[in-house]
Amino acid sequence: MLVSIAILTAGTAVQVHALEKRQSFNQSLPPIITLNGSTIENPTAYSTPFVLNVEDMWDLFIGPVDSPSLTTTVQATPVPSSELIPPPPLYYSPFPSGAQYPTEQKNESWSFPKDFWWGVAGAAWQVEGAVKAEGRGPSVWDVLAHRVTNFAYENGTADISDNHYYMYKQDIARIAALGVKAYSFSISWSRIMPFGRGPVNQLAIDHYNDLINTCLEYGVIPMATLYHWDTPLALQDTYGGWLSENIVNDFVEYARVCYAAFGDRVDHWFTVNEPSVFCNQYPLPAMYFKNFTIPNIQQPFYCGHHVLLAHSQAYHLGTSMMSNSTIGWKSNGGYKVPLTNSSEDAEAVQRAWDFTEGWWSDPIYLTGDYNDNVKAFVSDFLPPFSDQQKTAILGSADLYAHDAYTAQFNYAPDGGIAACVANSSNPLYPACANTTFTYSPQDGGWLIGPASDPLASWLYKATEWVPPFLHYIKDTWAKDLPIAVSEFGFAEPFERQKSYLQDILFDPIRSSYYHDYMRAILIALSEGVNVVGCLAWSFVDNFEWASAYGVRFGMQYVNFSDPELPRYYKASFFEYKSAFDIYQEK
Ligand code: PNW
Repeated sequence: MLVSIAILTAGTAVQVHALEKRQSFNQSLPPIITLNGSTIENPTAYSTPFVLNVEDMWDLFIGPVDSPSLTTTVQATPVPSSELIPPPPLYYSPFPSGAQYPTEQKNESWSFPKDFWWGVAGAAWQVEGAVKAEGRGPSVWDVLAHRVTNFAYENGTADISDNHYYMYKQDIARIAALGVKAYSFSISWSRIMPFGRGPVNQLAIDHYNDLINTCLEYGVIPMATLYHWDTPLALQDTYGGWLSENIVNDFVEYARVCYAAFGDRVDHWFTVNEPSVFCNQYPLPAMYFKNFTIPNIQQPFYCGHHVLLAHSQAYHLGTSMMSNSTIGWKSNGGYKVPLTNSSEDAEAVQRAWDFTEGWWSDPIYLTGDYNDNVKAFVSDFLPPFSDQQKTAILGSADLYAHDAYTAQFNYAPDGGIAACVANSSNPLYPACANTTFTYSPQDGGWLIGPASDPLASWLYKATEWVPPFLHYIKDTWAKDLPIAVSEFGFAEPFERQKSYLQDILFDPIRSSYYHDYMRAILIALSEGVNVVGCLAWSFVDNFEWASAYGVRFGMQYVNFSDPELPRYYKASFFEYKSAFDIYQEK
């Protein structure tokens, strides 16, 4: 007992001594925090006195990052004509292009309208690289890739990725050389505002200005997405990112800055990309971000709520600031087919729509508020929307933009839907719809279509479902509004394992995906669905989120082992292009 008192006394003495020393050393340092003159006992009451600049945030929260070998903007060089020769045909009849391929006749009742915009898409964090360049602040994804072991495949990072930040001129020249009409990119919020709010980074404005001007120079329509999952880290750690209503004003202010800077040349805007993916990213891994105590299962729905408020306000602000704009958001999800003809499976399909597309589409296109199934869950913890909020949400999109990659079967959970809805510990709760990609045993048990890469286990080539999918979107939500397929694409299985260049460039399943997808859109158009454009994902291989460089979605191969990151067209890019060569009205 005596011994321990002696130690305590000695310890206190040391502390006092250090305090005196520090105070005499620099009077301007903040005072040591005390509560009523004594030390604080509750550890969570301590807070840091220091202020961080952007560089400090990288050092403290991310650590060292890799730099590309090219760190100045690369000028475009003309694409040699030898690179523009299409590959030989696959086993199916290709789109007819004259005497060379007499096997398939052009269907004269099909066409893409003259102003149909066909294009390619990418997203800032997946393609830009140069993560620390010119004042960019970190995003949550920089933490996930750098700090959370095995979060991304082989612990890959997007530090360099395609170095599109410096290579965009060449990238735009390469897509223009194939006649691509539109390039859909996302703007990095933490480049424009390194902390998500507050100071605006002029170097980032200059960058996107030049990217947009380069598109226009090449006759490519620029289309901008404001938010593609890269939440500024400072906002996540200040108030929990999309978990907090604070994000609404910050997002709208960021949108205002972008509209003001780029709205004179960009007419096509998407506010947010795929909320059903990024909201379901919550809860973020514990102990890498500031902790906010919202029950895990509720977190996606807080996020979704703030998405609706942020999107709708950003929509109305955009329409007031820009006269020629088309503003929407990007929905996602596969077409949902009942596994059997039972009424329970039909109900499961409806619940799957309600908790994916319908979570946002019902409020935005139908009622201003959640559908009954979502409402039954969220009304226990989310505040109801005010009449004013509902009015702002309803009608806050000029088109229905859907990332329509695939299709799936839905069926009732084991034990039935009612039992699941009553049991919050059921892993399928609250949607309570099960998903599979194989037909039922009675229907032969086959896959719904050829599988993509095992690291994209949600994606199958199920293009025959695209016409009914587009009809469903029209009948359910879009009604008279135009529809765009704002992303679609395919990960050729095991492409990362190939090493022979010509083998990598010959991507037969992806090619047939684009071929059949284009036919499907032509069919839907001929049946009266007003599809106004489509954007293939993606113009280059890139950082595929948790699958990092393990999965390849590019219609161009990028040799990531070569510091110059050369690009090469794959066969599928020619397949995609040929649909428009033949079927687009001139
Ligand atoms: C989209 N799903 O993500 C994203 O917008 C892109 O950033 C991404 O690279 C691309 O598709 C390919 O994955 C999705 O599970 C991720 O249905 C998952 C799903 C759909 C789209």
